[in-house]
Amino acid sequence: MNERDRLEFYTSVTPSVVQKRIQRSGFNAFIHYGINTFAGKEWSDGTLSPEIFNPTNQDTEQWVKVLKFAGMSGIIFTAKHHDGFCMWQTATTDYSIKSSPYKEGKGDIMAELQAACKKHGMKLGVYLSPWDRHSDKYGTPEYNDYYVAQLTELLTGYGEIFAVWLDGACGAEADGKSKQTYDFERYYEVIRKLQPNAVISNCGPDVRWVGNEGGFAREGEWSVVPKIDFATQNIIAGSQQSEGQNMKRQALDMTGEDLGSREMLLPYDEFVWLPAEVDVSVRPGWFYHKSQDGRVRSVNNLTYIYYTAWGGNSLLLLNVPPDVTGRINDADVDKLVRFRDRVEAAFSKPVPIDGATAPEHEAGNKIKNVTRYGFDKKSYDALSYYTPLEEADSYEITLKLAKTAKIDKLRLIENVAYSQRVESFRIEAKDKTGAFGTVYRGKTIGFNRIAYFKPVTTNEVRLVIESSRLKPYIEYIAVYEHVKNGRNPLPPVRVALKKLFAKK
Ligand code: FUL
Repeated sequence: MNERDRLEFYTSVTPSVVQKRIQRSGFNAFIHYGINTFAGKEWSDGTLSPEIFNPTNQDTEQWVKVLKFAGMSGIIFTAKHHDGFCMWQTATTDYSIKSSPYKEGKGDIMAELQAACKKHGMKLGVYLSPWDRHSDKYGTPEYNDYYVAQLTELLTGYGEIFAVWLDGACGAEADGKSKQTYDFERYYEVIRKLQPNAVISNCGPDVRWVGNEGGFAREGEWSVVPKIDFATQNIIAGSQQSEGQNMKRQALDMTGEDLGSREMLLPYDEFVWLPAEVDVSVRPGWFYHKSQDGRVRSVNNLTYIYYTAWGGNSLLLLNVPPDVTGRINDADVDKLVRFRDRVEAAFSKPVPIDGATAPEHEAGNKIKNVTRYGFDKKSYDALSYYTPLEEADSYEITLKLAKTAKIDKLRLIENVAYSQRVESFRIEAKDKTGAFGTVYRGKTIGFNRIAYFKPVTTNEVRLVIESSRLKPYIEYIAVYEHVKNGRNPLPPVRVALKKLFAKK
């Protein structure tokens, strides 16, 4: 295949309906809550007594209110973690909430959460750990039946489920048990049949793990990647292997800085659309530990993760673990509320665009289609976009602002119905003398890019697409004023970001 044929091939790879939907919302919550919470553990081995599960003030509605306020649109809940303890009324095992003192064994956190989500307009998803340290079926073919029975209960008894998160972590051999061969294909089939709108994440065909649990996104993230076994064994090998393992260290074991550039794709001949998801906890642990109340991520760090992950062509799944009372702890609530305030402020002043010039457009797909929006997602129409009539080496789009403003970021979106195309771009701003200077250099755009930079005062901004796979399809461009209490986040100081995705 020549270069042009290859580019046509890459750009023929586009998201499914389910993928488009999750890319549009992009920011969801992870809830790790279960028997571990009450033992102060990250992992337990399936022998903890159900007696210890006894929240004193269980309040799933508080979870939903806090997470919704923080800007998330769905919640993925650990219905069962590696310990095998089930948080719903299951017929598959007694190692569950029904053997606990909570509501005298009549409680069902899935049901309570579903009711709260319904009331507040949040989506509900499930995490059902494939690795199960309690079940004596584990390691035998019967375990797959057991797992499917649990999935079936969760996917039929609790209304609409928007996501099923399949964790790759597995330390069975260290437990002295034989390794389970998971029948992932069967799991996927059951999920598709029972909840056709659910996205299957992590060890699944719809969403790919970014490769670390430290909150780090790639600078250039591609959703079109070679069709290799991202979904299962790689993840299992790269996942947490022991309870005490430092999550940040794992980032160094990542599967590579570049998963989708032209050079990277060249040796392959099959490709899939598989967006990355950054899953990260608001605390050092995935589960609540009182000793970590003082170690909730800073507002700056949460904002940084939001800008670089959600705003970096990745999905963001932020874990917020409820405490032993059954509520999200004040320490986390405080940070989340302040984080949201900061983000809202940051995007509160879109600068009206008074006119734009761009290479001649394809019929109907003019630049005006994409320059009339603010942050308000409701007001933007994904069906209209801009694309130039002709292919060129580079493309310049100049935006005339309605006023001179101090700006510090743009939000850009490609129309991914035409795949992901932009490979590198820069943003320039006009200064007082009329000269344009570069304020930002970026690689990919994809389904979401927050391009942020040091504030500049200007009345004209230029987006230069320096390299694209065939011609670009742009869906959204917005320019934002610098707002003092919504200032851009600083990168974490102690981490050399480049090294995190270094090739092995
Ligand atoms: C890992 C698990 O081992 C952790 O406990 C946590 O659930 C995280 C999201 O995935 O693989």
